[in-house]
Amino acid sequence: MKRIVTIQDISCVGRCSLTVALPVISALGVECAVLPTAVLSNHTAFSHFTFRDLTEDILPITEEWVRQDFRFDAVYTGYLGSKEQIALVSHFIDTVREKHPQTHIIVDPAMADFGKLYTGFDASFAASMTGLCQKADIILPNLTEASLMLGVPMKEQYTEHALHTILQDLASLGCRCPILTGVSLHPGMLGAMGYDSKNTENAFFCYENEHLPRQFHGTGDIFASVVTGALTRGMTLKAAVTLAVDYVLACIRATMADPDAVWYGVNFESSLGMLCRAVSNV
Ligand code: PXL
Repeated sequence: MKRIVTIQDISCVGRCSLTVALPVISALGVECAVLPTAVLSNHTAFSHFTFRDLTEDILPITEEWVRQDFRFDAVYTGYLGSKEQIALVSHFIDTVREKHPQTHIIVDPAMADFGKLYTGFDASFAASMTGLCQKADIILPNLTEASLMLGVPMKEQYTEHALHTILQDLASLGCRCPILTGVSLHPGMLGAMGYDSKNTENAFFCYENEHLPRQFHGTGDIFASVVTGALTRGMTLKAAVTLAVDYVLACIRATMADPDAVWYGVNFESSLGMLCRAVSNV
């Protein structure tokens, strides 16, 4: 069985970061080790939260794993709480790559959405996160994060050409394959567009599905977890992105259909079977 390690916080209530990465990656039939960076009572979109910083544990865990020679097919990072944590995660990636150069590095620069940085982050944090993205094979920013990384203003609407330019500019920062989430090329449709800078024939790909008229927290984490798990399980990049778009749509649909739905995250649980089925023949 393939094994990945994901590095992000555990928000005890909130259906984001580790509480979605673990079930999603497990459903895709991939072992998911964790390096938790912080324990929060709930994610930071709530007006109050507690935050226990686990920065001090990152280096000892890294060193212990080197001693025991644990191997990972992929390292997947999500929300990180500070620039210091980004530096430690960057060191972790260097350490893993030194021993096992084939390990895939997937960075979700989870720091902003809906045009705004998350609570507690500033421009210098965004610059550090951009530095981490340079070490990745794949990055999965939304349009807010991509704009921050490139220092360009966000727009109401993007043409296909404008999206291609953003993807090429992200790749020129140093990562092989950026995947932009939350893109819309056709009215009523929403999806993701990727660019594989090493693929000279079919470098760009895009997949859209129905655009439901609601936005929810945690969908970026779900998207990145599906792409990471599906790719590690052996799907192509395009198939992994297609599955992630369809799964996030199913989660939003289930949330909208539930009269008891909470505001802080989507119902990803009801559709986990879709992920199991998608990899049953891989
Ligand atoms: O969904 C991204 C995320 C992850 N972890 C924490 C967050 C957020 C978004 O707000 O606050 C702690």
